[in-house]
Amino acid sequence: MHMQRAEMVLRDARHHLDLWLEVADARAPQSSRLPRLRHLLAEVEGALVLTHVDQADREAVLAWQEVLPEPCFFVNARQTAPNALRRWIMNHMGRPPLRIFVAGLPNVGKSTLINRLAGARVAPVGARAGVTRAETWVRRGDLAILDLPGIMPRQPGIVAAALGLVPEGQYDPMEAAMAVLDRLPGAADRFGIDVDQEVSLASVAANQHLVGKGGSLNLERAAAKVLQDLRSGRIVPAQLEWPDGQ
Ligand SMILES: Nc1nc2c(ncn2[C@@H]2O[C@H](COP(=O)(O)OP(=O)(O)OP(=O)(O)O)[C@@H](O)[C@H]2O)c(=O)[nH]1
Ligand SMILES: [Mg+2]
Repeated sequence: MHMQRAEMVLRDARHHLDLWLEVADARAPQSSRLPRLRHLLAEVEGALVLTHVDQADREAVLAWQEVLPEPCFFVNARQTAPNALRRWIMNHMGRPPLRIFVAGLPNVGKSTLINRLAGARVAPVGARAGVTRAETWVRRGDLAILDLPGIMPRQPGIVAAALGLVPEGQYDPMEAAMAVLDRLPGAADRFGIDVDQEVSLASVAANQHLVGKGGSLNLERAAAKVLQDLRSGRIVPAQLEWPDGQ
């Protein structure tokens, strides 16, 4: 869903909402956010929830906590929703149901988080952008949660693309893989790139024996491998963004 359509849904929904959750990714708290969201929902209370804390760098999480707007919760959405988030939500309970709006980029973990909050697998989840196709209310106990398709920012960044938050075909995988190699020393290590070797897709292809017809290095397969290993959690911590100056 594009930002334009999301804005229409938000404008309609905001008068029927008690709370909103902006979901982003702890590995890239800047590129995975939708700052317009809080602007549009200024009169409703909300919180920022950063998923994938299990794949983020601990020190980066502490540093981000200092600079991100409050309230802000770091979670592994695949595990039980943390008590702090649950408590914060329940503290807003007036007359049930409490109506919560959950939005963010594609594939950040919105539906996974909703399933945790609902305590049941009510929203479909998948490891690619675009799993939730239409806005769907999930009703469970005292909570009514609106699961939304991912919202595409006007100009999605390459770091978000690297994490799989941008639908395939809308970014250059080689550029995304290079962004990973540039930002994560752990990735270069994983692909056997020595300190005296240039960090490039060519060195990944050479070390991983990814050769095409005629023996030339296959840079496309090298890029696909880097992105696949990042997204499947084989490169950890996978901290792609730190607060400014760190
Ligand atoms: N390791 C880890 N994986 C997570 C976490 N949150 C979500 N995931 C995984 O991320 C993938 C995407 O999760 P979804 O809940 O479908 O994401 P979504 O934001 O609803 O995606 P769309 O509906 O496509 O916009 C799934 O494979 C989840 O298992 C997390 O905190 N840690
Ligand atoms: Mg979803």
